[in-house]
Amino acid sequence: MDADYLPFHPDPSRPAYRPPPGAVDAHCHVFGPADRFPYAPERKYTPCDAPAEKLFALRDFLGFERNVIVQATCHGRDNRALVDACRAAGDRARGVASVRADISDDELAELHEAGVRGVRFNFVKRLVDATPREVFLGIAARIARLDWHTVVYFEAPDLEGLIPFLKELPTTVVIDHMGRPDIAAGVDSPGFARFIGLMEDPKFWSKVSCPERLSVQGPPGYDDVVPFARTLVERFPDRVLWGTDWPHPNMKSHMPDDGALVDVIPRIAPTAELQQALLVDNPMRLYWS
Ligand code: 0GY
Repeated sequence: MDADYLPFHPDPSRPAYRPPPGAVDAHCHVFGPADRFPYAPERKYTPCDAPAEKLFALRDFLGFERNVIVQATCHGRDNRALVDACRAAGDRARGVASVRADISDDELAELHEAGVRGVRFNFVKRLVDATPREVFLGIAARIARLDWHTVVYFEAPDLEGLIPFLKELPTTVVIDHMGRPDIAAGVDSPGFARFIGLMEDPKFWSKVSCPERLSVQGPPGYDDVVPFARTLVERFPDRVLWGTDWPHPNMKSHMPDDGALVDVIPRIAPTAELQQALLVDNPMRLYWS
């Protein structure tokens, strides 16, 4: 099956930056392999197979100890590849699933047993057909009882309209990729100020991930994204997470070198204390406590 975008980097460089012991890559995916875990018929893109063993090899190579594996839309609400990867990782992975509104309590319990601790709600129009907000709120009410959290993916122009919904969610809410700010507009833009305003509410967390998706300037340093991530890390040090986003679905302009992405970390979290919070303490509190 042909993928719709570039294959992941075959030979990433070894990063100069070494993460602290116990570091967590808190946003990554597993895809297929399609002959074991077929892609969802309703998917909007076909990915490259990116099986769990490749993810674990990358984890070790980059100097990380754990992964948070996030369900991507190409697998729809079929979480079998995610569950299989979490089980294969032992205690070294947690999962964020996408679930149907009619999922049974037994199915939720099985996901929990495998290591799932959150659900993901996706609002990115190129990735999914719209789901009514009442459906998401119904799912959120159920997973709140398991002490899971919600991960939300949207793009900056949609933030204003989503704020009432986000405030209504009864769980901790983790926002993917800083809410995909408009980097060209600058770190002082009204759009990013709105996102910072949301983050003032302690129920919100942000992934300071995906410079490769957001950057106008591009690799190797993704310099234009650094001030956005650094602002969030310095203002909200206890509510930020970092992830590679391997295997980088839908990257068409270039495929990032995962080692170069790791080398962005000390530029967005310039002290050992900030790095410890970002890479170890925050993800451990959210996913392993
Ligand atoms: C990401 C980003 C993307 C894809 C998905 O669920 C997905 O398919 O999240 C994207 O295309 O921006 O975080 O993997």
